[in-house]
Amino acid sequence: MNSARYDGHNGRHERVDFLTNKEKVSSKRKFVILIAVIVAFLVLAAVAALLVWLFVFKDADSEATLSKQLGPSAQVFSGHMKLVGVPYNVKLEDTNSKEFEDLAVNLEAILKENYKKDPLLEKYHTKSVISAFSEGVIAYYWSEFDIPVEDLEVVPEFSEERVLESLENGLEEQGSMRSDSDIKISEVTASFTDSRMARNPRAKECFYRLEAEETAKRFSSPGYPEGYAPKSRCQWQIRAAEDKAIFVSFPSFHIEDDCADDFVSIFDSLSPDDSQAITEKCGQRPPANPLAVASSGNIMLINFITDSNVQRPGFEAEYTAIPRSRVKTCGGVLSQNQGVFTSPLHPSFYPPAVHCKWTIKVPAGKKVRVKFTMFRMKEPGVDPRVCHKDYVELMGTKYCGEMSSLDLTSSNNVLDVSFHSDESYTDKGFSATYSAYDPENPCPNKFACASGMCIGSALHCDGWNDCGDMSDEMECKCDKDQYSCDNGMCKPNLWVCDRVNDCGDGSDEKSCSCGDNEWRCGNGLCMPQVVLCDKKMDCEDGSDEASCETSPGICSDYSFKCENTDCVNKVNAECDRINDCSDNSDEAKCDCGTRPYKLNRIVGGQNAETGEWPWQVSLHFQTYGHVCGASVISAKWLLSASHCFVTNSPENHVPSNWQSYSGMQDQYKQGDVQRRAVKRIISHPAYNQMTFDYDVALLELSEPLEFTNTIQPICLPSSSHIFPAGMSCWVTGWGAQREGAAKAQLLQKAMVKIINDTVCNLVTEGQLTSRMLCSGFLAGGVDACQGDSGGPLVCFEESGKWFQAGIVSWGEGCARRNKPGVYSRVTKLIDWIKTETGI
Ligand code: 4AZ
Repeated sequence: MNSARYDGHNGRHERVDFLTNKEKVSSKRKFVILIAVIVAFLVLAAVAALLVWLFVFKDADSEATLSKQLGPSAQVFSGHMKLVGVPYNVKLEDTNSKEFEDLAVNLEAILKENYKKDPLLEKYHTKSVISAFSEGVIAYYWSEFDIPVEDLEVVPEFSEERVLESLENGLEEQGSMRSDSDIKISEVTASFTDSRMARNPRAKECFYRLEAEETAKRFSSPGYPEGYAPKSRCQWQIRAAEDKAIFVSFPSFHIEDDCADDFVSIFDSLSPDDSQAITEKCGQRPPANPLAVASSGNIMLINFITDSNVQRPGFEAEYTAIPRSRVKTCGGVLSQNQGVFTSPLHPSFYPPAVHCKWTIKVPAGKKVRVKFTMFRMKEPGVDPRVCHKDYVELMGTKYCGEMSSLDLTSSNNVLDVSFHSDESYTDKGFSATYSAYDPENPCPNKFACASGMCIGSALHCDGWNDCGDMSDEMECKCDKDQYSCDNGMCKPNLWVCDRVNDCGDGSDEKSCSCGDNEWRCGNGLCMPQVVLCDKKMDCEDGSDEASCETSPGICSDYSFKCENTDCVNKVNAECDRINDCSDNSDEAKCDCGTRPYKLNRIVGGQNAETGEWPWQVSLHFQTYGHVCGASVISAKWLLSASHCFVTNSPENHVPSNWQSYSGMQDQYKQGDVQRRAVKRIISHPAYNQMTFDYDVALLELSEPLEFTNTIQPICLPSSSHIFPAGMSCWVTGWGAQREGAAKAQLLQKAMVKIINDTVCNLVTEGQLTSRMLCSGFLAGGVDACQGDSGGPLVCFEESGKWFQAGIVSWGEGCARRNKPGVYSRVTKLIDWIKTETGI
């Protein structure tokens, strides 16, 4: 080993060793080992740290995130208090007045004091606000309790009862201890309240005080009609003179569809107290179904809450003071032979807290028949079998909810009808007609149902429930061409095994099931089980191939064909909100088949509402007015029937002779109707004038349509779409309302059922081709008719969209027994439609 010495700066000696080559190699190895050990240690430490983080801190971290997501909870209660010993001063109505401020501050302090009696309420109480005063003297308040995230488990302990108890205890004490105080509270209410409605009028943000008078005045939501902003929290306090009530209607109402985000909430109070809510609404209302509400007293509170980012126009409201008698007086004696009576203010919402009684008195020896033509008394949380809130009572039975028809008869010549609405939640109410009848002959030349209703004699024992209570189908003797149901009813033999439960007890479909190793096709035929998913169409309706697993390689006539040529073997894969194709083409072009308007759902009657069938088109020919129907399938294309254009008169095929009207409901009203000239008519080249085969035509419009609330395209089905026998679909049009009658002025709608092909081919004596389908009722009574031709037959799918199954084509007469309507089958014509239009 060689060594050398040198003097260090600090005078101390340091040793430097010079290494030999061998020594150098061995030292390098040591160095590498050392580095490797350090690296290994670091890696192990990192892994350990990761594991610790994963198992210890990560959960804690996500809990923290979750807590952040949950956020603190604001529990708000609102209600009113009756003050004793405080003279009413009209200045108290002005939230900017000193009188308001002084009394409010005083009461807010009393509320705070009261919550101190309950440690839980005291701990979380953040503020109480007096929002208004009204005659009485009534003070309206809300109290807020903020519960931080870490204490969220106490939330369930906050109940209306607890808050009320604390306030009532305060009242008792106040009675004994603070008798010298000049404010005394004699009554108090407390209801759980959506914290978004707790507004402080003194903050003046989007808060308005309105005075209703006899002449109507208007107000609107902020930003109307351009659109409201998210996070709006607005409140309108409306008052009227003491002997008046307040009536508010909304000529325009279009806010977000989801009430959880955006809504208008109306109260029969000046506080957003749920026990005095009149209604809460969201969505869009067509002009034919405006929201219109009334108060029971001279105050009303309207809240407008928005949380969604979707911009909608908002609302415009009109408010008026109406005589209190108009909302409070109802009922009376009705002694004519027939007449009409309605719930107060019908068709507007009836006011809360009204009770009426009508006594219908007809001559002795006669009885009374009452028919409710409209009935809607729906309330959140009310079971219509119990009707513990608002109801109509007849002969000891309470009725509430929504009913399509209600026909009743009295047991003698006097019938009492009572109407009751409680303090919260009101609705459109009812409209009823009454008439006297002779119990000896209740239905001259007609059949008398058990309900007292009269129906045509031919409808007795025809297999159809015409009375609504089945009484016309009971105790019938079945003919030889009728099937005897287990429940004693008779149904046409043709209806057996047609997949529709015609008997009501399932007996007509019961013995149609196939053997253990068999598959029952959609048309009721049995096939060996092996035909299922064998990529061959064995059942006539393809049902054996329709529900097979999605398998891109397997394509049958009954598969949905994706744009990338993959196949999806699933029933009605298109526009069902599930991406089945790898290129998502099954969910492309699905902007169709929806109705923007919130519909009235006034049941009974077959007049369509504005916007109910936004794809319906009226085709006018020269000066003849409405001649045929059509449907909107895109902004530029309409779908109709060839037989409207290919006739013996060549003028029918001249586009300039036709005008199309979209968005129409009434043939005499042009409101939001869009008129378009027809640029081109394309009739199916295979249309057969003799057989009506391929009865389909396309109309190209001169100018595209602008889609609106009342004009929307219908979804077209793919060729594999299945509309099974028994499905309820709707046909619409301005066609004749009876065979041979004049065309309708108002758009009509009718629910019809898809009829099994075999049955339909039988009843049409073999005239059905595969381009046709039948829909209606073999019993007759409901059908399309002359003038409906070219119009759509549409069916609502579970996906929430309407699809066009058929085009009104032909039929033997209209609504005849065993002569259902025949429609062009869109699934068989869709390829041609797509090729011609490129849609
Ligand atoms: C027609 O003449 C017509 N019952 C349309 C439909 C039906 C009958 C006739 C079906 O336009």
